[in-house]
Amino acid sequence: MSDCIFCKIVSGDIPGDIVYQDDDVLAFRDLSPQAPVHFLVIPKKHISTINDFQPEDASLVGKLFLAAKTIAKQEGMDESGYRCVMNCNDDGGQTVHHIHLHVMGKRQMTWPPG
Ligand code: DGP
Repeated sequence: MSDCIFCKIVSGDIPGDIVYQDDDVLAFRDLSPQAPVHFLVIPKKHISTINDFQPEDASLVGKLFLAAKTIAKQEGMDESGYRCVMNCNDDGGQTVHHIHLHVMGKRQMTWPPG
């Protein structure tokens, strides 16, 4: 999608600190990190929100989590732990409408979230 900032990171039109990619998935460090390690895992194809997932995306959704655990191990936080969050629309706190899995670690998380 031409006006989507994350599609522009996928295409290389704007830079991203990329930590992982394969045919379907890209992961890069968050511009505004909320933890010592904070990266975003996105599908390369544009999907706006969780509400737009289709049954045929089931494998792709799984790949986001498989990438998350691979990178978490690379970052040395698989054993210490980390948090995965996917926000949806305004009340969920979603600001970029290209779905992304936040993966945050290397600090103790609290619950409930704000
Ligand atoms: P959310 O609020 O769930 O939609 O999270 C969007 C995240 O995207 C937020 O943590 C900041 C991050 N972000 C926004 N623009 C950019 C960008 O251009 N580059 C990178 N690396 N991260 C971005």
